[in-house]
Amino acid sequence: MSVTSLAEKWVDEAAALTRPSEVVWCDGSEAEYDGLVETMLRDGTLLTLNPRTYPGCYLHRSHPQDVARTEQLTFICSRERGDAGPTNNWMAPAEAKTKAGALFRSGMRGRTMWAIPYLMGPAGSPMSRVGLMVTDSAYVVASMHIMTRVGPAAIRQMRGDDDFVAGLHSLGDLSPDRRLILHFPEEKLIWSVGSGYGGNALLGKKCHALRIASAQALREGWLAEHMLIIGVEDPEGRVTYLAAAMPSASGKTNLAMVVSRLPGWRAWTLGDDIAWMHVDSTGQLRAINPERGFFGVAPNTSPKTNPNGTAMVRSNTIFTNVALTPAGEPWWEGLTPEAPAGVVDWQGRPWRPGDGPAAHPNSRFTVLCQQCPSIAPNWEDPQGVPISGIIFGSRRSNVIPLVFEGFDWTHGVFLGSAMSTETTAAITGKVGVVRRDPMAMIPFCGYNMADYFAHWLATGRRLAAPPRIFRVNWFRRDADGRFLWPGYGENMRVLKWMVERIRGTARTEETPIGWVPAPGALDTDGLDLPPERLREALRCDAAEWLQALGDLGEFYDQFGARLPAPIAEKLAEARRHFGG
Ligand code: GTP
Ligand code: SPV
Ligand code: MN
Repeated sequence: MSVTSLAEKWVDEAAALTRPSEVVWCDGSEAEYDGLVETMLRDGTLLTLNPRTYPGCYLHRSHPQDVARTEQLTFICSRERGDAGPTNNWMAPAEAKTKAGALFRSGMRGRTMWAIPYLMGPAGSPMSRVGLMVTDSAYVVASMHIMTRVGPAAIRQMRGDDDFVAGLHSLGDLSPDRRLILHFPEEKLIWSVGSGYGGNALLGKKCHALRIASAQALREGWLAEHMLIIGVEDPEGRVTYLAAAMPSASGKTNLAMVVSRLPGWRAWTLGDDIAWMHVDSTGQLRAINPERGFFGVAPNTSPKTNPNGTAMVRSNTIFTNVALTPAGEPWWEGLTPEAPAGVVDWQGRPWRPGDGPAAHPNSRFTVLCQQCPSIAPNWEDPQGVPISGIIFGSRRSNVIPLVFEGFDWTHGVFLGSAMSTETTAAITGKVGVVRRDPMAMIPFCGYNMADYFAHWLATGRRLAAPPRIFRVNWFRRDADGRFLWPGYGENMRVLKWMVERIRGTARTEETPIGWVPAPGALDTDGLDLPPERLREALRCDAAEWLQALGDLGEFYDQFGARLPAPIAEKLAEARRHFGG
């Protein structure tokens, strides 16, 4: 394995700054993974789970103050503040490097620094991209092994000496007071210090594949999105590919692996978190999954809600911040109706029902995609899959109907840009607060969001037949706080309606917000759902909608003249419809 002189030089500079006791280049081999695990078992970073029932599985407990992405400590460090835009934290590049430089300086003394060349995307795909990160965390290295393609596959894919995104990562002292997650889109550079968890630390994921990649995608004419990719197979065996954006902890992994009870209908998983999409030479939108594994939410994953997800984590999985049973098995809320006796919580403390959650609400599993029973046979196709429909989904207890469809690409982009959602445990801060989250990208767009809307509109103009755009909300509740729609496996019924829309056979009703399934058009065969509950789930309330459009106008206002005119026009049109 040989890397370019620029890559070597960058790693040397990182070592000169952080002063590790040794530098180890990773090759991505199984032996390397096993060695990392052995080291972590010795120093307590990992605990072995029951080798009979969970072979090859380990538990990691992160620092109690380092359990989710920290958006307030995440910055886009473009030269111009306006290029980060009003929805991103911004810091001038020089100031960012001075601040973080002080935290990195000699910070790896006595530690090993691993240099990890990694590939995002299938080997040999023109859509794939190379990264090179250094880290002083063995847990991060092992996680990168699962989440990306580490080693020769990455180096082979480099198209030039400087064809890589560089990522400098150090655990620092894990204190949020000395934590910074910095992105320099103009330099293809990431600096992350002070966290060892998830998207803060596995730099291939949100930092590279979304924040840096979205900025590259703007320049190069493609899309880097917070989306799952799924193939929906009908009873005749035809597969329709859909991509769905949903905010963090709002249903991507579950939908990506959905198991349907509709005879003859099944879903194939291609990705559960990130999609890179480009327009091919025929004007068709195509998507690849840049990742190689799943870093999925554990709570509520059960044989009932997500049978594929439950099956795939029975071997070769790293669990982080879940509870532990006396049998040495992982446990989390929702896995079984009752907690087994004698559970210790995610911090290793004895736990009894009533103590609060035993597993951290943002506890997760890390596992290879190939372990998922529903993984699509073509999930690593270098050409990607053709996308016929795009779904924007969010978590809203009220206002937003179960499903409707935009009138056309521009209207669909407007619907995506108008998304709002209730916050979840995937980010530190309050849970359940409604915030704007256009296209589920508010934490991940590496540049000005107004330019991002414009880029979506421009992409539509390059498409021969733009995919249909749908809006969904599995999370609407009734007056008693119960979900109106059963969700999970039953979401396949909504996917079926979408596939029929794409084919031109599904019946709809035109409403001011878009096309809604006509009465009876949504397949409810065998579903125990009173018709009035379905009507309530699909209902659009004019007064609520008018209020929401007012709030949306305030959100758009911060972009000033940079907001694309077609988006402002769609808002004005919608307001007129509701008499606003
Ligand atoms: P990230 O990995 O953070 O990007 O999350 P995600 O979008 O992949 O979310 P995931 O599928 O892991 O779901 C998050 C939470 O929402 C879990 O607790 C799920 O059980 C719950 N959830 C997912 N789908 C549904 C659904 O259809 N209905 C309801 N009520 N809950 C759901
Ligand atoms: C998310 O928060 O959207 C995740 C988890 O997928 S993390 O990788 O930590 O960002
Ligand atoms: Mn995510």
